Amino acid sequence: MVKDLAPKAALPADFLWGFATAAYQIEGGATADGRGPSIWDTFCKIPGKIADGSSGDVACDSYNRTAQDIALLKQLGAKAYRFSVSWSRVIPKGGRNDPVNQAGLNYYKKFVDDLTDAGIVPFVTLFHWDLPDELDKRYGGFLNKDEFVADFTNYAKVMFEALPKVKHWITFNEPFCSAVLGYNVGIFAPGRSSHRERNEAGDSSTEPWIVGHSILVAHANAVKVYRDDFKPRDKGEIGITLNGDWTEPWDPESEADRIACDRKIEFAICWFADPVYFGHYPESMVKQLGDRLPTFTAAESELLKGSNDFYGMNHYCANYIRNHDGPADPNDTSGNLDVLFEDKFGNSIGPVTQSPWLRPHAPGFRKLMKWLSDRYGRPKMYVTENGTSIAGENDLSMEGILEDDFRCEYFRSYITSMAEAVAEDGCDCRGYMAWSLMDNFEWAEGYETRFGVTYVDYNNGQKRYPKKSAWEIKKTFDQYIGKLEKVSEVKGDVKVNPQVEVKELVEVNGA
Ligand code: PNW
Repeated sequence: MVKDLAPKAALPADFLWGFATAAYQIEGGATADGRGPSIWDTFCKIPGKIADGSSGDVACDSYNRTAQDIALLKQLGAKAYRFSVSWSRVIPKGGRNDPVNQAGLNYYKKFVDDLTDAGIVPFVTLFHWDLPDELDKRYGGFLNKDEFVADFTNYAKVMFEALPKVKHWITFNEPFCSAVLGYNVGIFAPGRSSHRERNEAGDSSTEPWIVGHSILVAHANAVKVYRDDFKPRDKGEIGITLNGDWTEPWDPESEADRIACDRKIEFAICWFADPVYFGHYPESMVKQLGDRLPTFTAAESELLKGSNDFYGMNHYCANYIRNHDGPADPNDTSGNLDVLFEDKFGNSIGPVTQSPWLRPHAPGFRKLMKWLSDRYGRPKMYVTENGTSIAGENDLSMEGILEDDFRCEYFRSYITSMAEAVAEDGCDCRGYMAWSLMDNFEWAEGYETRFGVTYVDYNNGQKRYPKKSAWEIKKTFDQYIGKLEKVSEVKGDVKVNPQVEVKELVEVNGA
């Protein structure tokens, strides 16, 4: 019998892998040592906003358990750790003329020292959704571009100055979510939209685009400061992290659905990535949104173009896409199309999880990585998030939670898909961080949805217990890393895929 060989999946020997978290989701210590509130502290206090009425006040108590977290990372074999800085811990009121909180800054300095002493490479996100509340109150946060850009750039500078050991900086995490979930749907802080049954104020048709624009300009300015003043000293790199899912046509025979698939990715990802690589928004967005989409000044466009040293890719799932005929709804943010879980024939894109938006579909990871690699000229990439929740996981006993076979299968298939993109398609992916190191505060879903490879027992002192999937990740990487010759930097025409040499054919579906 002929064995069913998977496509070649392999990764270079120096591939970095580990886990990701975010400050508000794990730290707790909400008022410790002078931390000021963020928009999420304020949002969580509004009844009905968080599924279980919870907040990040205590979360995983990582503020007081850094040694435990580092020991856990070591135990799981992680080479890298992505975490974010709570802006309002470092500058409680957030602004460029507001005082820096030395105790908050020291916390991150010590954490980076301890991590690097343990041999773990830090990836630091400056902004993972927790805007200092004062800046939202003072001038509307992202809605005031000039103020926001100046304050973010100052904050970034404070962090670059304080943490010279950090060699991998991420400016913003998933600006799409800040803009769309915060200002169009209104289910994330600060909770603005046109839906008056849900939000008191906001305009879903205009504000998301203004928010996205401010974030892009802030990213470009922070990158300039890093490159001008810190990169020569620290020799690090800086980029933005964007979320985006793969798309398949609802009707594979329909040209309109196939075009809509690309348009969906343009609205979700290229909204941010095109300005960062090309200095302008995608044509499809300009066409649909008209003058609701802000324009870049010539100087902003210049600053943005080429402002990524690497592409930070957050990726979770895929959808079927059905084109809409006729004009788009003014509140539409997807590109005038339906985002579906089933195709024309009733085939499901993937199994149900605990997250209403997430259906795993591993082949999409490879396809999207290739799609992005082609569009942006084979950029260096890091996967900065990838993971899944499990339907009903929180209702299981601890023993049941620890046997997370569904998550094991997710990681095995997704990591394999990525390793195929690298070995077969020549994508230049250098690292991968699973979401998440441990169960944590899952935003509007509270603690009911668990994304961790480590179970956190919130009722018994936030104790951590690795789930089966934590070991599955290591096993999977051990299988692929070192099987690929180091992909050398491509000079000249970067669009040409390099000839990567696979040392050994890896059988995945064997037996
Ligand atoms: C990401 N969606 O969020 C975030 O970066 C993490 O903080 C979060 O915990 C993780 O993914 C899991 O949700 C997303 O609705 C939240 O499409 C929602 C969506 C996508 C990403």
